[in-house]
Amino acid sequence: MLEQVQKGFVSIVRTLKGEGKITESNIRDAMRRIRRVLLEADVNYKVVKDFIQCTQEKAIGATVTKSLSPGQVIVKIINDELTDLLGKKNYQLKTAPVPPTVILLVGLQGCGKTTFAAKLANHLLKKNHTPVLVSVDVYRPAAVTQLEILGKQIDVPVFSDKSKVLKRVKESINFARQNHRDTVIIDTAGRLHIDEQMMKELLDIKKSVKPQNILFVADGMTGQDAVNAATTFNEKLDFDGIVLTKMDSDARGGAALSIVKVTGKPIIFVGTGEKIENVEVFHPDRIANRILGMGDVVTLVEKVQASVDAEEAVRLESKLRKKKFTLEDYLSQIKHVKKMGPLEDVLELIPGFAKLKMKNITVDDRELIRSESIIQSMTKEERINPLILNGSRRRRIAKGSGTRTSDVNRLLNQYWQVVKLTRQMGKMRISKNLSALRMGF
Ligand SMILES: Nc1nc2c(ncn2[C@@H]2O[C@H](COP(=O)(O)OP(=O)(O)O)[C@@H](O)[C@H]2O)c(=O)[nH]1
Ligand SMILES: [Mg+2]
Repeated sequence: MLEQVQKGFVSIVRTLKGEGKITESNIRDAMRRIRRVLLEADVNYKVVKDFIQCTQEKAIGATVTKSLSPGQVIVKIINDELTDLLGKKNYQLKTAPVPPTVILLVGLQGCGKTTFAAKLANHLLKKNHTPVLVSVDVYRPAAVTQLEILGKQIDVPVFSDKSKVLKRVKESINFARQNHRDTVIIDTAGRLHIDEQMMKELLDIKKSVKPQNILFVADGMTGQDAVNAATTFNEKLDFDGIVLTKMDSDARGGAALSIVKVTGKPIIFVGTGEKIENVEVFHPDRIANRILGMGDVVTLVEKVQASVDAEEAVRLESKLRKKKFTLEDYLSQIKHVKKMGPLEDVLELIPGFAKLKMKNITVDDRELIRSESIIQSMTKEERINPLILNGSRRRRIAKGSGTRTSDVNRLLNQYWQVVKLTRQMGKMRISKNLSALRMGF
């Protein structure tokens, strides 16, 4: 996400941190480079102008304290301004005093509303909510089917009847009430371009059911077009927040870095892929950190927490202490790490990784898959007692898993290193959440 902007900023930050003394001319030079990065990312020119002006004034006026280098102070100012540009703080969805809470999704056709409806339902499920999905795209029967398929995948009911838009919405709310479901997510019909009829339909829904949240879904790849559409939707509907989709693609970041300033509304979620789990709550401060290459440790920890079953972690930790950590357990760790998503994405969140990436050091998800299939080709006895793995057994395993003996050797070395590492840590408490991550790598 936002790779191009990140590359530009990381290099500017590196220069600033490297300067022993910061002069006005250093700052002006950095600002010129920032302007170029933002404009190349298709950020609204007025937003860029204000950003540069504000940051430059603060940077030149900054008093430098002894404990920080001048470069760090300037980087901090840029970080604060970027956070401000992205919306200051994370915004929470509003809930209805009496359930169900209604969330209305609006936006142009193809921006990702239906996909996001399912992502949001799944996100709410994980937070112990009980959503219902409903599609009021009465024009294309395929749209309803699309939502039904997604609903089935996550086991969320999709309300459907054949009635007209307003009646269907009301019935879905009744359905939620009767079935004690606490949230109704309404997926609407988009159009290729903004048209009066669509706006009227959305406005009618707004008036009739008074949703607690109207979310404008925007295709992050479309840059300033998304920002322009947002402006019109906002004028007509006065929505509550924004969802930016397709931020996994080579979206240049222009939409993300302009839309909040232009509309005055917060970004609440970002879509980062086609799969249901590819969605992130938007935290402006963390994204700003990420853009500046300072990593996003909090998101990383949350990802680990979400994918590691706490009880399982405690069980493994105790096995490690008792020196009973087998290859079987190692396999289950690999599976956990895989659940967190592509390794590239996970590592992206680690401070310093942006720099590695600039040196073209990459990680390979195939390594995890290979490790998994190697362990799966072992017998139970071998997994529990890896010491018996002699040359001929290793050759058999390599054959069975379609790898080379050297791959099997490497995996076993990694396993022994994990065992050794954790023994060295001795009585040190392994953080419940991070132990899995450590073992997986
Ligand atoms: N790469 C990527 N594709 C997405 C994302 N969200 C949606 N899509 C794709 O965008 C296309 C349109 O999505 P859809 O939900 O049908 O849009 P709608 O017309 O607004 O309902 C589909 O092919 C989705 O798979 C995302 O976050 N990342
Ligand atoms: Mg749709």
